[in-house]
Amino acid sequence: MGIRLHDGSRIGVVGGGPAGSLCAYFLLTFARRMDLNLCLDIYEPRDFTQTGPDGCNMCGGIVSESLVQALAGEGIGLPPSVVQRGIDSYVLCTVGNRVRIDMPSKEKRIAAVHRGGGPRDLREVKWGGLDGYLLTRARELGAVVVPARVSDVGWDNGRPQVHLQNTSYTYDLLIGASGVNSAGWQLYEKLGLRSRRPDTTRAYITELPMGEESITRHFGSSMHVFLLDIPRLDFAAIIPKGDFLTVCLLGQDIDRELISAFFNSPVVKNCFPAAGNQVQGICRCAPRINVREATVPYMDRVVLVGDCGVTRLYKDGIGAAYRTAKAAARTAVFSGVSAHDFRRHYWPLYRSIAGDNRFGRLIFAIIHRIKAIEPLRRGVMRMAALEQAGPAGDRPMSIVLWDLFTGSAPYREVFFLTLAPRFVARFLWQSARAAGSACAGEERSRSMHEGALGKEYTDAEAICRQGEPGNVPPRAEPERGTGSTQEALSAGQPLSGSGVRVPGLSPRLGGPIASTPLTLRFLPWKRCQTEGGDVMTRKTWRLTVLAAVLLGGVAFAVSLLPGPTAAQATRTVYMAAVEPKGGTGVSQEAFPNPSLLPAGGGYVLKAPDNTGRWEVSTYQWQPSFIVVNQGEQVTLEIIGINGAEHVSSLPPYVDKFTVKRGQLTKVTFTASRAGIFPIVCVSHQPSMTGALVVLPK
Ligand SMILES: Cc1cc2nc3c(=O)[nH]c(=O)nc-3n(C[C@H](O)[C@H](O)[C@H](O)COP(=O)(O)OP(=O)(O)OC[C@H]3O[C@@H](n4cnc5c(N)ncnc54)[C@H](O)[C@@H]3O)c2cc1C
Ligand SMILES: [Cu+2]
Repeated sequence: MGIRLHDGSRIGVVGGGPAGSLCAYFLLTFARRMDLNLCLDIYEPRDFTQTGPDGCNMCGGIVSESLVQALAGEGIGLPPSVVQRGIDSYVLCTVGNRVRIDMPSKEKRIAAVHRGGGPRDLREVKWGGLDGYLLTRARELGAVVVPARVSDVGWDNGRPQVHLQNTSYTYDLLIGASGVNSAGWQLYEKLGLRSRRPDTTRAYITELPMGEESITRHFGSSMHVFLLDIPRLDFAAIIPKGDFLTVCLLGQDIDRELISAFFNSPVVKNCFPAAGNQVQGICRCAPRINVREATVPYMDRVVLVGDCGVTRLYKDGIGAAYRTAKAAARTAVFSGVSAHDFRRHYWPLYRSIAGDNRFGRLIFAIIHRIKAIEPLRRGVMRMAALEQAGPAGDRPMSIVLWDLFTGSAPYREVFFLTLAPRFVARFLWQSARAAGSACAGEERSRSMHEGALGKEYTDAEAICRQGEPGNVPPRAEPERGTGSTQEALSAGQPLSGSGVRVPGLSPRLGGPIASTPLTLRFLPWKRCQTEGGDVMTRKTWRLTVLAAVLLGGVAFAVSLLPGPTAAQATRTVYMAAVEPKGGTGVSQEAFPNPSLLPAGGGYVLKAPDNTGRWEVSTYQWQPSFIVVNQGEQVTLEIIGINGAEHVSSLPPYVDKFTVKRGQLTKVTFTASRAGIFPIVCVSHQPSMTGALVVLPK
């Protein structure tokens, strides 16, 4: 028989990190929809306003693209008081070479935050932490935060019980959200949960006090990611924040030796100004990270969410906390709190995250091989650099790297992307060229303000967000130092008329995209060697050829397998390219001034003919807003009705497609990335711009 929550049910949440706070938030939100009154306690011993480790849940502090979007959709927009920097690009650094990879849609959708009150000995507190903010949101909905660590539990007539000093509290449902950095797991074992604990490994984080101005100058809004051949190091990143740089090392049991190998690498040293090489981390920690899920995350009236159950391998752990928290809350409120309910409604999501991590492990193993083989490593850099320098759209390596480093797409998808024969062929070609010639280095100048989340708008993107100010004339961007865009927006200043506001990306930037000059720097092969690159040996050549053959073989084998699309939901949307028209005579209405309409071919004003009749028309997509779910395979079937031809694109999904009058054009892609993407006819701008809305999973 099912066990249901009812009016007055009591819920205890062990841990007020992202998983605990978000689970509380969703439980209370869903309960309201069902007219249920729940009493919910969150046990959290940390005070997230404290600086240093006492107030911090130790992490790199990157809130992924998909999570920023998803939270916004839930009504949890991240405020400027929490977001220290909007990240718009990655700089991939390796021996003798750097390449900057811009966000495909030119948006700053990734937020860099601190989890607690900031690093140890912080003199001036300018930002609040993410965890404190999320906990406040749960509190606003009625959660009671108990500032205590749960150290003992038991059962009371079939209901879980929390023991605190001399008192015990009985609950109808206990949420385990204690992460992997405490002894929390023994509580669930004591309750009788039979499961393998999550496997963990030690990571490393340090905060370097560089000062906002210096960080902006040397790191900008780019997260720096390192492809270094250091054994046991899976992932290394330097994340620019407000006044600090967060250095984050992930891998197998990061120890002193590995940390010093990283900081002494010339590649890392080159990222800093000469004086910056001496900057000492003022706050260091070695938290544990979940690398393999707990096998069973539920029993009757108990469910585990976030890190103490499953997380995404090395990436977007907070995003996984969000997804598990929401799925568990949905199950509890709408289905029930028995083991059977959780198996039916929570387990599929849990298993899909765990299953995806298997692809993640495979990808990191491949990256280890690539890092160790010089020509392949340079092939990656070369292919990405050339893509970034070339026309937008066709950038498979950039997309793979972006999705991998940002956690924007599942590992499984990234894996299959890399096995596309076209990708493998290009990669091998660039590796072969890199092996025999110079290595490419690349740097791009920046075009956006460093500290804001948001997007640079092209003209004609629509304005849409419930409750927000509508169209107004364009506004100049505030100058740095005279007030940020966030301040301007939060002070109620309206947005540019030519911009879009997308849920959750507040605050955003208005105005057209600044033209971005590109400087491509090709470093001579000799220099690559003197900067620490290995000289090609016969052994390296052999390894390269072997790896190439292996990759080619795997690609071929996988191309014979049914792809990831086999179990995918599909959606077909029927569209048309149309040109609504209106006209009248000059005797009724004077002919308007054509120069008042923007150029670009989207608006057509026909001068009065010899009868005095004039006409106006505009080219449009119909429908112009398409809504799909993330992960769906989408087909747009577009019939051309008006206009001979529409040369169009849907970045980053489709580089180019053409719609011709009387013909049906089918455009198929997998909506792997959540967000709002423009459907642009380049011949009829600005009006023939639609929007593809991909709802986050
Ligand atoms: C080095 C490193 C870098 C990372 N970088 C990123 C990143 O950049 N982006 C990202 O998305 N993820 C990152 N992660 C992963 C991310 O930190 C976790 O996935 C995320 O914090 C999980 O949230 P959680 O709420 O499950 O656990 P936690 O954040 O660990 O929160 C658990 C909470 O439970 C409390 N608690 C524990 N035991 C008890 C108890 N007995 N009683 C009461 N309370 C208790 C703790 O005080 C804590 O507040 C990183 C992790 C590491 C180790
Ligand atoms: Cu057109």
